[in-house]
Amino acid sequence: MSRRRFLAATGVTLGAVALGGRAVAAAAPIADGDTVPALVIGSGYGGSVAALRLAQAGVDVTVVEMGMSWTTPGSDGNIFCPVLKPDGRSYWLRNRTDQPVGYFMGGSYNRDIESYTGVLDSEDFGGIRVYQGRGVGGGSLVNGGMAVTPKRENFPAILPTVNADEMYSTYYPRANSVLGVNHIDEAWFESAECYKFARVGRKHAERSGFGWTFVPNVYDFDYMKKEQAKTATRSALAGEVIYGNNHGKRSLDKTYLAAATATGKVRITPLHKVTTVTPAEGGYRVEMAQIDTRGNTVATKSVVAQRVFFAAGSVGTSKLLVAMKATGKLADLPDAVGQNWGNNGNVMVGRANHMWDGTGSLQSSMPCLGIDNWADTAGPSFAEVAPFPAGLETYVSLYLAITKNPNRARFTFDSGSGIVGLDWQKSSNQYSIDAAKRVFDKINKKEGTIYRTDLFGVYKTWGDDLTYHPLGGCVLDEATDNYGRLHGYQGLYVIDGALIPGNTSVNPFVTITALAERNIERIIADDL
Ligand code: FAE
Repeated sequence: MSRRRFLAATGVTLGAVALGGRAVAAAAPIADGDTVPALVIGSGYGGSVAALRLAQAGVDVTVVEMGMSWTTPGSDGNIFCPVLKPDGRSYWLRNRTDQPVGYFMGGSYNRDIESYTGVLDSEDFGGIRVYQGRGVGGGSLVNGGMAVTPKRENFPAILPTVNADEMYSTYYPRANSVLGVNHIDEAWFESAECYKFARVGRKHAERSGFGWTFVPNVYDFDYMKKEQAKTATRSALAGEVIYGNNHGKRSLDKTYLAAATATGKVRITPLHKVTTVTPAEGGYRVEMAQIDTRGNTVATKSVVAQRVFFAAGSVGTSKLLVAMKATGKLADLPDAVGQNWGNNGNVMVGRANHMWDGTGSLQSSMPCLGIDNWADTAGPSFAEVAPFPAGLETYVSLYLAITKNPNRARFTFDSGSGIVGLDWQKSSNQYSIDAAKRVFDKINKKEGTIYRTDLFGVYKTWGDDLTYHPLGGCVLDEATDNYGRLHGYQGLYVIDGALIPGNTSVNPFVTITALAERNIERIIADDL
């Protein structure tokens, strides 16, 4: 049986583990004047779920993605560029890298690069830099793969209008299965050289009385074992992550999107950026710019879609809808569009360990452990023990904390420039710093250590001006109904992280995927 028929027959119930292939962009891209039954804007988690499930329901799906299809190796033989020697493939249309942890020992280690439609975007809104994946697979191409289902007791605060029993019995398991989530071999962890940094992080947490937990991942831990044993080409152990993994990671192009394209009913058109959506005879007119790898528009296309699924990510979806409302193209959208955006309480920090607490020169770029202080009502946080894969011993313990930061922002349209901004203030993240200090001040005191002040700037302790986890902007049951149908426009749906009001208590992609699974099931049952 061919792989395509195998996948179609199983309906991917076997989950991603069984999948070896990659989703590729369809040979025939979308053409000007096309009429399509379903158009999905963006190919991240929400878009991938929509594409697969609609196709399985018999609908022909067109996915439009502004980033590239990451299938062709560069001159070095690899698809993605090395982390320590980034080139144009690293960033979305920038002349210089903008590393999240961009400084070390008193200087910036950002470097000039050729401007190219690279895989990681750092979008600067003044008060915050929002990191996002660009390409077929969206954020799954660049993220740390941490696949965390929130604790059941925290769910009502995350999505108050969603039935938690259904999510935990049906949609979280479904999402985890297709995403190919796997767990680390705990015995192996105890001795693996590449997780020394995590064991040190755990030891310090334990010594200060904090709880911790292993964190599942979509990176194939069996592959990683082979990397450690030097029997497989290194990817996580070569520091690859934010500019893409050449091996080992079950990104969406290998799971949901591979299954979607295998149905024969999904075509994915990369390097096309949707610019407008307006009502039209037979549905909605969707206009888009076809771009080249320098970002220049080489063609514009206009198609009519019966249904449009906004899956451009929290920022991409919110920007499009806010602009459509402000310019009168979708004037009846509710005022809730563009509101209630949060950064999942992200803040980063590093600690300087003593010489006897080295974190190792070989570090897996895939985090596998988190410090759980969410029960601390005075400042809840869940801090991933993050790698700092510099290729040499740095004695740095690095953390990405997710806090319960209650501050929210909104997207605003500037009619002069036509640009959509985000009014998040840097001071809005003081809450996250204070919550993180409740953990790391205590650990520093216990260990007799200090914060690093050289990682996020010169004499700057906190990485408080960036987020990897944009959430909200078109919130469920506010801007949409309780299943993502946009108020005011039949046939328009939001199906990505824009639906989630600002916080998931843990890393967000499993929740985004599970919510998309829940919503698309209802939409297929009731609307098609
Ligand atoms: P997303 O995956 O961002 O997909 C949106 C897609 O739409 C992108 O491919 C865009 O290029 C495309 N797009 C945008 N605008 C347009 C347009 N106008 N026309 C056509 N296409 C468009 O959205 N989360 C975790 O749970 N665990 C982690 O370990 C983790 N680590 C992360 C590390 C990094 C460096 C980053 C950046 C993120 C990380 N995240 C992690 C966050 C996670 O990747 C993110 O929440 C999801 O990718 C969001 O999924 P969406 O479907 O909302």
